[in-house]
Amino acid sequence: MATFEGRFTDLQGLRIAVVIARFNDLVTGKLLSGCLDCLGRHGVDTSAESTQLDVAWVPGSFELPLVAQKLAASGRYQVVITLGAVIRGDTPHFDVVVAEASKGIAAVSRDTGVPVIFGVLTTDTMQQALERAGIKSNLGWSYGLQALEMGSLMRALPKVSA
Ligand code: INI
Repeated sequence: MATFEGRFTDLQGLRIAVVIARFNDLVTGKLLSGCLDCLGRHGVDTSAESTQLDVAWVPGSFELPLVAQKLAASGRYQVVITLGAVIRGDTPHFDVVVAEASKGIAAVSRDTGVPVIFGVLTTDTMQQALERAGIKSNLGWSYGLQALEMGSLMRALPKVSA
């Protein structure tokens, strides 16, 4: 019997891409800080010169899947993290953006075989979003942890034979 697990140490060689939405950047910037803090504390090089980590900014969460797809398909990264914050307003726009972002991100993962972490907060208010982005806890930290687990797990799984 084989047991496959992700790991949180000895992560040399693991390459990670983060795609982050500028919309609600008060929130997404905090998610990014938490995420980078987690990655750095687990030994990932998060410096400006890093060859282990790249960050791509997009206008809003609606655009996350397209750029995640391009980065995942590049073959350069073992895991992609998406960060966004969709906050409910008075119109159905929220539902459209959330649906496209969530379905799109799931599709990228399935289509490319590269895990894509769904780091998109969906909340009713800015207060709720900020509480999850640093005021109480910072879910960016959890997304970083989940990326390490999934990225290292994918490397540990058997290769598809021809
Ligand atoms: N994008 C977000 O990331 N969060 C939001 O709350 C949001 N709202 O509410 O409109 C939002 N809209 C922008 C959207 O993601 C696209 O960038 C835009 O429609 C251009 O395609």
